[in-house]
Amino acid sequence: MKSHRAWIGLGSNLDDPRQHIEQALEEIDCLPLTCRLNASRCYASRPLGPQDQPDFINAVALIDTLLSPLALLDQLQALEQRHRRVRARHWGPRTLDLDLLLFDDSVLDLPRLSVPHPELTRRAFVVVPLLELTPELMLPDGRHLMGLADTLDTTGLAPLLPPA
Ligand code: ROI
Repeated sequence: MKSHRAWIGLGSNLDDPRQHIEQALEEIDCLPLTCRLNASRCYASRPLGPQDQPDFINAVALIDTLLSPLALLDQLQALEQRHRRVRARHWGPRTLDLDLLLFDDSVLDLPRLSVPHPELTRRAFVVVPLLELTPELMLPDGRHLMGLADTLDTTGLAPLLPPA
């Protein structure tokens, strides 16, 4: 069976967000047929969308997996549920958000899943940790991610020190 490389974006801004992210990184490593190859540092970021919510913690993980994109999505959504994710309002606060950002060089446009993640290149809190992990990263359309980073507003985005 062929293994795949996939990049997962993590975000949290409720109930000790850093703890949710650190725990989710460990849980991602334990998903079936999957191992985590690397993870970015955690970043504090100002909320995109409604401003009357706490700052987010964001990170990106790189995994190696034998799962298909949809099987991986199922696993990520189950993991979100275990963190009691509630979708109270659109673009509102959340305990854990897991986004499948990239899956090999795949381009997918399915009812449940679009890859690359449609907002990927517009979000500094995704692009910056992605580049920390994979500076040479090229998108399926052949664009270098590094070239896009300069256009993004990184105000309020700051790496956190590793946990003690
Ligand atoms: N804003 C930031 N900074 N980080 C996120 O992960 C994030 N996720 C979201 C919305 C509410 C759009 N804003 C965010 O889903």
